Amino acid sequence: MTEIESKLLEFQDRIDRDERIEAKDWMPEEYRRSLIRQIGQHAHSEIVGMLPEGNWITRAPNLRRKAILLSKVQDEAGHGLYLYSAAETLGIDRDTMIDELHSGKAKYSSIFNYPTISWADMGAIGWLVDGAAIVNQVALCRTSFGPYARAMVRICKEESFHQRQGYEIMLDLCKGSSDQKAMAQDALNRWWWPSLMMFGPSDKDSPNTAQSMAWRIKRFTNDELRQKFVDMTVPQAEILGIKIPDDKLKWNEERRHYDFDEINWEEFYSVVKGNGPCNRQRIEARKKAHEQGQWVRDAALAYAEKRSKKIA
Ligand code: FAQ
Repeated sequence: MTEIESKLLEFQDRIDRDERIEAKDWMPEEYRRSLIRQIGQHAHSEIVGMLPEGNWITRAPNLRRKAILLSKVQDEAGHGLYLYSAAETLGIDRDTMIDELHSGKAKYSSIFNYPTISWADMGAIGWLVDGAAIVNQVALCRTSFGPYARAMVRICKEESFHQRQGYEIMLDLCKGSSDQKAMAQDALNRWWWPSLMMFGPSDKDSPNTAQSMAWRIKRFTNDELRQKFVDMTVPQAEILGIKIPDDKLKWNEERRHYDFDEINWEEFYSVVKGNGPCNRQRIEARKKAHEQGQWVRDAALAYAEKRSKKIA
């Protein structure tokens, strides 16, 4: 057996024993690359994900809602930073990751390429988008790479608050006037299918799942998590008294799960390729924010240099 073969075996053995892999441990290059890809995409999603909701901070209906939305959007920035830091432990720097986002080389979640056209969208995003994110991320708290798993623990606590604030907005709208309830229904109609797409392609079309499961980066497949989300969310919609836009949605007693209609994969791939309703606008907004923040990075660097000279 060659040295590399024995290292690979030892690595897989550690994974199978459910040991955490830490940044300085030996790891296969493919494992490192796959984590950089996934954590990078995840970090970008948090940062781009600030935009659709940030759009409503100035238009929140009252001070309480504004304060909550503001802190939620700030939380997402924090999540992005924990995740960029976790990815940096794997040997990539943040500037490179950000360049890859801006050039279109790195992906971010398809969900953030849809427009937010009414206040009810703030409810639907918290309820469905953060709800889907939690289902995916609770599993990631046990991912095999230590820095990623630890970042996820804190992120999940905050996502749980985000999900509840969204559901509370939906509850209030559904208990309100018929116009308000119609707004909630319209938001559910627009956000339901894109939320299901967040879990990624179906297992048979997911190129990364098998290896990521073997390395315990992923603990569940895309379809397993999607099903969990549907099963959890249908009763919540019933409490709200609004209808999930899927005529095929039905409890299957034999499977003990809800059956649901086929996802429009054409739409999914088109959005992932950059042709969704807001892809261009999102990347332009991120580039502009990055350029306008240059003076902050310059000032922070100049300050750090000054301090290090003082210490020396
Ligand atoms: N959008 O082989 P798979 C949030 C790509 S955070 C765009 O199945 P994998 C919080 C995938 O990268 C939301 N691209 O890939 C929040 C791959 O491309 P590549 C983000 C997608 O990695 C709430 C290709 O398709 N969460 O919402 C999508 O095994 C509210 C083939 O797919 C995470 O990133 C998609 N939906 O599974 C913030 C969680 N799905 O790289 C603000 C961590 C797939 O080979 C407001 N990530 N692709 O060229 C994961 O769990 C996984 O990466 C999956 C995809 C499940 C997303």
